[in-house]
Amino acid sequence: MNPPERPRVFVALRLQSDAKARIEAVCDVDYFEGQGLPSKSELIAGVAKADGLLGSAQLPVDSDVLAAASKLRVVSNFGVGFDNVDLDAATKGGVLVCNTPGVLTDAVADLTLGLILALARRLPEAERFARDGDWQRGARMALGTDVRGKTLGIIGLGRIGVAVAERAHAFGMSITFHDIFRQPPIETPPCSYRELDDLLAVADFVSLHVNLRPETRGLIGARELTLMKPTAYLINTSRGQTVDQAALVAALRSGELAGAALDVLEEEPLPPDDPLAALPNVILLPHIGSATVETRQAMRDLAIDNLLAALRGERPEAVVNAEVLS
Ligand code: 8YV
Repeated sequence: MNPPERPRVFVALRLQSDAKARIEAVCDVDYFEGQGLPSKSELIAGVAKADGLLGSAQLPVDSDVLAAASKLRVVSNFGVGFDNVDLDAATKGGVLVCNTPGVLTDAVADLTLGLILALARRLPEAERFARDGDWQRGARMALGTDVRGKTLGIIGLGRIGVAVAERAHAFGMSITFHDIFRQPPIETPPCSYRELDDLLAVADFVSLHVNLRPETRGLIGARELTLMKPTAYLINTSRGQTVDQAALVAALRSGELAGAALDVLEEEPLPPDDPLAALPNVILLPHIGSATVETRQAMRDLAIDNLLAALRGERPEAVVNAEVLS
């Protein structure tokens, strides 16, 4: 069947005018005009007649949404993650799912190193003393720790994991990793493979860089946190659901773990009464891993390239379920 002349697209995120113009040049476009993400019913209404959907990687596209979108041919995610989409339902329905890998690797890796350094040098605490005019207490606050000579355990050595390893190597850290897809030691930068439990036992910093899948949901739970050194830190810039947050709170309270830095949470935004917000040994960020001007622009361009290629009936540059094409 020939693709329609002017496909219809539902755009569920804010776009600058040049990006809108690119899509409008070849498609009829409906924009979600509300605040934040569309609700499920708003999304269902938006995609009902759409051939393509452009939305954030936090927008749930479940089987109900897909079932309501009988003409839909592509879900183009603004983000590398695609756990927001029911991939099986999309594939069964012949809907391509696209993402934006690669273009945000450096931004997320930079943030991860920033968090490792911020934890090691107690930056949020020191900043508060300086800002509050408590200079003398700041000068006497507990000392930080060097990262040189410390062990970084990377869970998930994909693009972002490798970019974190490169940076950590430059800071003099030794790197060990766990990955279900690759095991041979990596030479540049040097990274040795370990089973998950061994990694947790030796690492001074543990950083998560896995996709959210059934196997990685709750990957770090109470048992795993017990295996970590009491002086160790956990960094998560992947997906909040990879960590059992209640178990993490308990471990941070009891001193089983020295601290954590979380850019992602089980529930985003963090509920106002969440105990995490009251813990002094936690750095919390509002999911800003990819939030730089250059990276967000590259993500946007790639997400639109993917969308338009799929609507032309071509293979998009980054497609998650390529089996739909065959
Ligand atoms: C978000 C992300 O996409 O790429 C991902 O998977 O989680 C982030 O980059 C970003 O917050 C835009 O929605």
